[in-house]
Amino acid sequence: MPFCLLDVDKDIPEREQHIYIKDSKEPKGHCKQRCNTNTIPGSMTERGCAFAGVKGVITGAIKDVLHVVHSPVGCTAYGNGTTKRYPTRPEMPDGSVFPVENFNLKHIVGTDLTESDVVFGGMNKLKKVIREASKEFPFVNAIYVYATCTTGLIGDDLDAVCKEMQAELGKDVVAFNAPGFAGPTQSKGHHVGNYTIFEKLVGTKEPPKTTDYDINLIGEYNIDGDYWVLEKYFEDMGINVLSKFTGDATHGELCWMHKAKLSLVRCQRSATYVAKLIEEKYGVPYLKVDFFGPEYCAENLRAVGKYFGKEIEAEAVIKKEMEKIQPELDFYKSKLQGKKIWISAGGPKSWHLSKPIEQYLGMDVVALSGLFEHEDGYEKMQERAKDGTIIIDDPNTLEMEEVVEKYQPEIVLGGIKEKYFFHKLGVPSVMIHSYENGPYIGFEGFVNMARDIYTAIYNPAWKLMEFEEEEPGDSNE
Ligand code: CFM
Repeated sequence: MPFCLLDVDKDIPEREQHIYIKDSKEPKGHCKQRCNTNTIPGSMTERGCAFAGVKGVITGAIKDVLHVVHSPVGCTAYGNGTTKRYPTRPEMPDGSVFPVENFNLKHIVGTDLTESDVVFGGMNKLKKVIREASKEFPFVNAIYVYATCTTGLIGDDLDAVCKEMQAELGKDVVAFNAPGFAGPTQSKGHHVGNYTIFEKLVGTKEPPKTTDYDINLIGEYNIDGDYWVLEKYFEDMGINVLSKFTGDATHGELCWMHKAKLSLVRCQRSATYVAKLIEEKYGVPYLKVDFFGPEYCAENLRAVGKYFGKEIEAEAVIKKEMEKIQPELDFYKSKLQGKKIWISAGGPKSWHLSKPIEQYLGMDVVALSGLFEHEDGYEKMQERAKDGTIIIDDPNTLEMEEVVEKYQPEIVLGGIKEKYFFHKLGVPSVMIHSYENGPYIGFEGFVNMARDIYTAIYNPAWKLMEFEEEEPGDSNE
């Protein structure tokens, strides 16, 4: 069987089912890797919680709403998204300008719960905070309110508070009920975020104008400007992005997603739910798309072009963009050919990027991992990996160290939590979640990523690292 028990997991043998070594002799889909389940006690996970999934991923990218986190101060501080980079422009769809640029990156409000709130209930405090916040930021177009573990446990009724506040303030006040413990990972928060937005917002407003070429771009969070790259391609093709879900989006855009002609689902883990719901209720079809790497990007622009009868426009964009990047792409391929790489994202980026990195940079993908991916995502990773690649669900810290020793990656694409851990092992690491010098999507984005990989690997600092061998008996204790 191609499952693998790493040496460090002797005491948690259940981990074997989460770790798979690609073997093409196994029939496709035969080995179902265990995933999307609670982390095994004793396994030091790198995962985020359901609250992080809704606020950190789904709603935090919206430019004109205020977030009120109903929690002790820690969830509010960490919910501020200091490691998440989704910039926004102040321009609004009706031509007006939102008063604060990157408002979503600058402000968060919390209820700062203390012991007496936990004992006697925090709903009155939540009302008070929403009123105060609304006075402080009168220009926001909506207020989103979040349950967290503490308020989920004490049973505060956020929906009731939000209903009352919405009537009092005259603007949308929406409760997101995804306390940290609602599911095994942030993936549960994506789910709650999608359903809440669909049930409470979609269909409640009309767009200022529509065209025959309106799309929803769903699951695109504008990480380091990703959305602006794609927007340019669509503009060149004569396609109008009516609503984003949710990068650089406004609250209003979410409310009129039912008016698009087609939905494109970019991140298929975090946002397919809302596309399906909109299709079922409003008949707007959706396409799953992938814009990472030149080939997937070209293929998917063609698919969108075909849908709207804009094949010629799509070809023109592809030709223009490929010509621009080809020389740089050739250079990075010559420098990165054969280098071993481990792609360790939340999930989808690990299967989006493995093929393009092999095909266009000639790199050797030795390991893939995900924090919260589901079965369909691991199937894609397995399909796209070459024999011998190790594929890990929810890797723990000790496993990561063992994988570095055994598979010798020369670079890891990972997150901020792991970056300096890998550095301490002498392995460069580039942030694939929030990027280093992104955007990383589309044609030019792929070159930006290649440049960051190249500069990380070739940084002369690595040659200065020294490790002292520990002598037997050497100890600081
Ligand atoms: Fe989708 Fe994302 Fe990802 Fe994701 Fe994420 Fe992310 Fe990710 Mo970090 S929405 S699932 S919850 S593509 S933040 S922009 S990089 S783990 S693979």
